[in-house]
Amino acid sequence: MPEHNSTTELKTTTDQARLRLSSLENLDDLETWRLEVLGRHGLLTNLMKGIGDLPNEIRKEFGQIANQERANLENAYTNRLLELKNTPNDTSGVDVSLPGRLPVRGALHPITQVRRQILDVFTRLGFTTIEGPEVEADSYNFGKLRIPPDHPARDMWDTFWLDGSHLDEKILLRTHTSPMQIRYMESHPEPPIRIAVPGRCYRYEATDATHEWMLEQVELLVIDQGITLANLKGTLQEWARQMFGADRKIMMRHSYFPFVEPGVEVAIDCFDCDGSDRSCGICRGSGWLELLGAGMVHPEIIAEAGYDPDVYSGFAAGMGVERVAMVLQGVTDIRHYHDNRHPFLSQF
Ligand code: FA5
Repeated sequence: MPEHNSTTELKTTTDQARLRLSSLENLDDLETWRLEVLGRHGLLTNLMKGIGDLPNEIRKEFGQIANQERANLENAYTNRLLELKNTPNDTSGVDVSLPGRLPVRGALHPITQVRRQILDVFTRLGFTTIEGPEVEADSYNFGKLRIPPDHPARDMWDTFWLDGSHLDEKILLRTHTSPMQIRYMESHPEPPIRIAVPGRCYRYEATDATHEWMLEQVELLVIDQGITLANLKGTLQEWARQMFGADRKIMMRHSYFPFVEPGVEVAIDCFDCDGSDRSCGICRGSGWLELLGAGMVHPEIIAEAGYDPDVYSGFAAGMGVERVAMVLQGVTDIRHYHDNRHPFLSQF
């Protein structure tokens, strides 16, 4: 049976609609197409409206073809919709040869980097790293280090006291890492001891370019037979050489700490002025920046730990990590390290 005109018209119309569909480039045009072709007042609906006027013998066939064509166009519409949604609307301004945008990467805090550098050197020199509590008992921070309650040395180490009313003794934020000397000796019945103790310390004091209220220290403790001041000096000199290079000047001079005898402090030549600038925030014209306190462990402390002071001797040291970092990184104000500003931190 020859095809009726209406059927031919139907096929031509749907073919054209399919052709237009494939040439559509954006979702707006696709929506317009959907309304024009598949919508309630669209092409297909209009063609179906005339079905009642068709002769009986072709009405059924026309209906079947029309339904089939609608289903095909609906499928084609869904496919085109998915295609357009997955393609950027406008690719004309995109340079696909440009390198991708790098994600922002974090980094270790400059103080963490320097603490690790310090500990790496001491690890190579045979020290074991251990840590201790930041909240300390009065007796460990002071008393057992030969600093009784009325001792003037307490003025050097004012701190933040915590509510310990439920405890037998006062508790505080430790002012130095030296309490770990005592804790370690108490828990180790026999030398040899060779430990490095990193950790945060707190001091209730005014801040300036070289003083913060929160600081990091690395404590050293060595106890063995025959340890002398020469071992202390040699260890610190080798550490300084590995940290700062052979060209930096290191000075060791006498100092006082109740838990060592004799006591020393170690300073490094000022990196910000030649020592003649009285307004220099680093050295105030002295030419030196203090890095650490140290000394030979007091024989009373060795005896208190249960070791025989006639057999064993040792040295201890406590260095400021921020001070070392300032020298290595050329930072002229210690307060930059912990005020958490990204432009400063992102330099490292
Ligand atoms: C002590 O803290 C002693 N415990 C060190 C010690 C250990 C001596 C073992 C003998 C034997 P001092 O208060 O000087 O000492 O501090 C040691 C180092 O910590 C200083 O040389 C300095 O580098 C650093 N430091 C001290 N106070 C501050 C501060 N407010 N801000 C930044 N760094 C500081």
